[in-house]
Amino acid sequence: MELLERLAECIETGKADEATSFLPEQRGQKGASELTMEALDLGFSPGEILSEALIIGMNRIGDKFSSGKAFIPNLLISAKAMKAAMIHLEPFFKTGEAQYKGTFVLGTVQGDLHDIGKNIVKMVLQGSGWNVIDLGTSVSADKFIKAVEENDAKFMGMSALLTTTMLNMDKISSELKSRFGDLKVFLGGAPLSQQYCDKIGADGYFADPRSLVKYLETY
Ligand code: B12
Repeated sequence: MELLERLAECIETGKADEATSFLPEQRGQKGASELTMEALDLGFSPGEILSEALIIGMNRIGDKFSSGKAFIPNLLISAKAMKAAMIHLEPFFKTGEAQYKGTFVLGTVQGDLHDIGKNIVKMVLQGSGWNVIDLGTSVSADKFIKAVEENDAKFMGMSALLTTTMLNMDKISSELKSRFGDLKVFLGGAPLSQQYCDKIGADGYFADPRSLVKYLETY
């Protein structure tokens, strides 16, 4: 089987490394960690590994969860496998630039614990020369306000993966924009859209971190 497909399968089945296995046929086989290193050694780019293996595996387990064929423990082990793979990609996204392009405050909105996508956004922004203040998950408006103030940030991004928690972006965005007139607020995450972004008066929705970075170059 092709390497990236094997890697996607490891994410889907939650096989983080050689030592972990939930399926008997996977015993003793390489997991997400080893296969990611192998893919890098073979010359696959970190971006390719992310979009053509890791995210595909995550989407598959998400679809199974939607149709009742997978459960919370499956999501958890897939997330663990994803993190085991991402550890190897992180150094490639780190920038060697001495001077930052600016400071970007980032967090997953209140009530939401999904952080895999947010962590990818962080890596890509850092790799493009941004100083990222990562507030973690379930971040309240007050926490965003404190971070923007303390770091004199002109840009911030919120992530949400639930249709319920994305609604918290409205209050957080309004509060921040009324306090900091020149702050640009960006949104991302699977349930978001430009339409919702316009509705709450935020400054832009981006489906992936690369398009956000491209947009930021215009400032
Ligand atoms: C892994 C996972 C979990 C893990 C999260 C682990 C972790 N540390 O993140 C755990 C098990 C904890 C979990 C819990 C739950 N989950 Co969940 N989860 C997922 C799953 C399978 C993958 C999410 C993921 O990591 N995707 C991969 C990343 C790379 O993609 P991404 O987050 O979309 O990010 C990309 C872009 O969107 C964008 N992006 C993201 N954020 C931002 C921000 C900015 C500023 C920008 C520019 C871009 C950007 O860039 C990223 C890279 O390209 C999804 C299914 C899916 N296909 O998404 C369900 C899913 C999101 N979960 C779901 C649900 C229902 C839940 C629970 C409510 C389940 C429950 N009953 O308890 C809980 C909620 C917990 C909480 N309060 O947050 C539903 C949401 C349904 C809905 N419409 O709201 C989904 C869609 C599954 C499904 N199909 O039903 N989950």
